[in-house]
Amino acid sequence: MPEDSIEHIDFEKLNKKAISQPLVDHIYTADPSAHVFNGKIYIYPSHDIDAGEAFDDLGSHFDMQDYHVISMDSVTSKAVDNGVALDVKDVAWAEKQMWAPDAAHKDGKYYLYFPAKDYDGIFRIGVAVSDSPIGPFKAQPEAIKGSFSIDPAVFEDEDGSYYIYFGGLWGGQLQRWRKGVFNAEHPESPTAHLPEANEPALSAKVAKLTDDLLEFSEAPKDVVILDENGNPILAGDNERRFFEGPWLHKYNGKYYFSYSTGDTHFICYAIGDTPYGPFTYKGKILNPVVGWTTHHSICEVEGKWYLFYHDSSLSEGVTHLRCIKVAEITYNEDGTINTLNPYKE
Ligand code: FUB
Repeated sequence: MPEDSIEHIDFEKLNKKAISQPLVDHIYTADPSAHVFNGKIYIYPSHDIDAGEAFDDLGSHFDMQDYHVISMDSVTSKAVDNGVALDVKDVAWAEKQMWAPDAAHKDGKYYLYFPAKDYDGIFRIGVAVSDSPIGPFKAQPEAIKGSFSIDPAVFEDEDGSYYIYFGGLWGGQLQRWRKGVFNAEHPESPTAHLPEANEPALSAKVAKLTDDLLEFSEAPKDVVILDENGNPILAGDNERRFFEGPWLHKYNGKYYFSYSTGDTHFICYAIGDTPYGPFTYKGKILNPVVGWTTHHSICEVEGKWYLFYHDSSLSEGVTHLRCIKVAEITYNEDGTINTLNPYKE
């Protein structure tokens, strides 16, 4: 929901109509990546703060500095804040803007994946390791080799392979990497370097991780989203094209790639037969929430499927002060997902 409509919102009424309430309200949180590790829910969110940066379309106002891991025994139990898990000051290569993270678990170790700007102002993706799902995490000295852009999401397939999905337009810089190197021209513009409206949209990226989960094992590939006729979704198709916040989950043997459409504020999904796609667009999972950004993860908990997402209701509409929430999603017989309205009519 765009910010200019916020001033007309009666937040008391809206919160009553909301399908879920903030999981924590003592800090602002966003971009929740949820996993069940050893029978318990762990949520890896961004930790929103007001650092005093002015709002712009590059997202400079999202100037987060650390991560807290939130844990829950069940989706209805109290969400516990486990304190600082990683601080930007402890990441040698990163200067600022600790944006949406994710985590993975393998052989008793936990891996936190996070984007941040390096000292050249370029978003890279880093990884930090811990013996505990709540951290503290120790960052690798360098960002993942060959990494760029934002919003990492790691998917563990049933054969034990791990894939990392990432990418985000505008302030997420994905459009600056179209030629394989960072294009620093027009640094002030969020939209320079984007394809024309009638060209294929830019894709999120996917790469299989190395066995130690610390590096890409291959050059990242495009996550192509096709329309119902098998044609790539176009850059001008703002209600369906990928913008940021990729996520991958598997349901009934199919791979579901879901993502935010950014400036049209939807969470959409597409279905494929392999972790690499291509994926065919199927519809919307979540209609717009209060706040500019929308970002999610999907996680199975005790046989039910849940959407972890955020809105800006706790701050009464401040774009960069968000709160994480959870709501159940349901599937139809044909594998499609029923669209959620975040606030009841
Ligand atoms: O939290 C900062 C950015 O806002 C994330 O990286 C995007 O996905 C959007 O939610």
